[in-house]
Amino acid sequence: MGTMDLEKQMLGSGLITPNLQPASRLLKRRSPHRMPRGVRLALRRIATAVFCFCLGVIGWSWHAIEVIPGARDPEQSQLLIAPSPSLPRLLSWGQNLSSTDFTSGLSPFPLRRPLVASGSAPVHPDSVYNLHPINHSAYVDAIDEFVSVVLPPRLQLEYQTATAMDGILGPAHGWDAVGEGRVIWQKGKDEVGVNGTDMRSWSEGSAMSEGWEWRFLSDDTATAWIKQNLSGTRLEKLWSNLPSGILNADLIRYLLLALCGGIYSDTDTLLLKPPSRWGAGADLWRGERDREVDRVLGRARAVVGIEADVGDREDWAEWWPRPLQILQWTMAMAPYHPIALSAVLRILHNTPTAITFAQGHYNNYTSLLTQLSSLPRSPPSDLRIELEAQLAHLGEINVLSEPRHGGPLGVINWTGPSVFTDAVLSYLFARYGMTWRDLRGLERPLRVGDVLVLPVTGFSPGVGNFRAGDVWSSEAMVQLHFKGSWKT
Ligand SMILES: *[C@@H]1O[C@H](CO)[C@@H](O)[C@H](O)[C@H]1NC(C)=O
Ligand SMILES: *[C@@H]1O[C@H](CO)[C@@H](O)[C@H](O)[C@H]1NC(C)=O
Ligand SMILES: *[C@@H]1O[C@H](CO)[C@@H](O)[C@H](O)[C@H]1NC(C)=O
Ligand SMILES: *[C@@H]1O[C@H](CO)[C@@H](O)[C@H](O)[C@H]1NC(C)=O
Ligand SMILES: *[C@@H]1O[C@H](CO)[C@@H](O)[C@H](O)[C@H]1NC(C)=O
Ligand SMILES: CC(=O)N[C@H]1CO[C@H](CO)[C@@H](O)[C@@H]1O
Repeated sequence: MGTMDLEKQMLGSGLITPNLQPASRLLKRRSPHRMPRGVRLALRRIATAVFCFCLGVIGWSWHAIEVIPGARDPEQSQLLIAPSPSLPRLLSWGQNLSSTDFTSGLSPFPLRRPLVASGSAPVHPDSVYNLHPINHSAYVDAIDEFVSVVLPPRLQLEYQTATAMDGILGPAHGWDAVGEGRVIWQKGKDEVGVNGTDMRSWSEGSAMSEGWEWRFLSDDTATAWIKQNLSGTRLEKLWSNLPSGILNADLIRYLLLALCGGIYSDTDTLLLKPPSRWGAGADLWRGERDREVDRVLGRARAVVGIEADVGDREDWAEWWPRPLQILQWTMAMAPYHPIALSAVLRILHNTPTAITFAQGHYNNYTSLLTQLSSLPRSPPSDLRIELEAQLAHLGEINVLSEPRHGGPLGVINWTGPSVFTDAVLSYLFARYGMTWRDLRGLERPLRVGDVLVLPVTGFSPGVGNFRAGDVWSSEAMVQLHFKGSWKT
């Protein structure tokens, strides 16, 4: 069934009016006890405020829910949440996709065990990381397979060259290799803000005097970049079919680092110290303090920062997806680093979960609509009221909802920090045998093989949590302003 048919059914069932207004309008007109306009406006403002707050928290910007006082049942002036006109678009997402569009030819990727078996059991911190594949040879095989199945031939060649160089020279070509790789990437919806303080700290700041080049991508130029570099691949298909710009914003940062390398940073971050200072004087994992790391190991090929380090908090799972979490608003990598490739591979494997959910959800929703369309509209029967309530409930859930609200994955698990954290930690484990526990309580930069890990203060100073230092700390490199531009 197409979106058009769905709209017709919604019309038939009286849930929307012909000009696609939400059910609310129709139902409100019928309600005998309309509240005074002032009260309605006030309620609407409160609802909007609460909703905007929730938007900020979960980063939803695409999906409007209207709260209508006393809409359905005149006797009890209860709140009814009605689907907004934008719902059909999200509801029918995934109807023309198949799971194999994204995973065919790739070895299965075991999903993480379910987090919580029974309601009140505490989440075991080790169980939340998906570290597959856990030995180095299997890890390299999975990345090689990803490259040969997913990337176009020209990029496969670049990958092989980059890998061979790494094998021969060790990590000689660092994340900050002089030359083509020295690019700072930023991605915004459009050019608004490019002359603001935050972005100018990157485009005009100390990085420029160190020979970095600044490149900004808007929605349009990002799509052009995908078309030029990944035309005809499943990654182009993924790019043009993701149901929210938030997911695209996550995907493009991993792709830019995977194929081009350099620094990626969100547009609401402030560069505090030039890149040459990042990780300076790092400790060596399992080595003596203050050894000359670069002389021993060569330049690092990846720089990542810790976002959350929950210590002994038992309720961490309510707040952070991982007890030790790696942030993805700022990171740096040499081209074709396995961490960035693994993040993209993980998104390909997560997407079928969303597709399967979306198709089931769509079937459930439309079969309710079909039942409703066969029931008389007035007077509303008990059955009709019951089915409308079920429909309203289903209308609140979509493919982007978090599991605890009835959705499949949530943005954070689909493309966000969970994915990047797992990509980093699986690499550190497979290649160096390091686990998340080894990174707890980090206060200075640490070199783990070719990866430089910055303490919370590095990319997240002044957050007032996890013993993060202030923005003027010598270890503070980049500051995030939490403006939410990552949503675009
Ligand atoms: C699938 O449907 C979406 C709208 O839901 C549309 O944007 C996209 O182009 C369609 N893809 C194909 C391959 O038809
Ligand atoms: C590595 O792991 C794979 C499965 O992920 C397994 O088949 C293989 O035997 C392991 N290799 C070693 C050397 O342990
Ligand atoms: C930013 O500044 C440059 C140079 O002053 C100007 O050409 C450009 O139009 C400005 N862009 C925006 C979006 O304000
Ligand atoms: C659809 O309805 C069935 C039966 O109630 C339920 O088991 C399933 O989880 C629903 N699917 C989705 C995606 O909501
Ligand atoms: C991530 O997925 C797990 C397991 O399904 C779920 O419990 C958790 O709530 C999800 N996190 C978010 C932030 O969506
Ligand atoms: C890695 C790669 O090939 N990048 C190319 C992607 O497309 C842009 C043009 O949009 C080229 O400039 C890049 O070299």
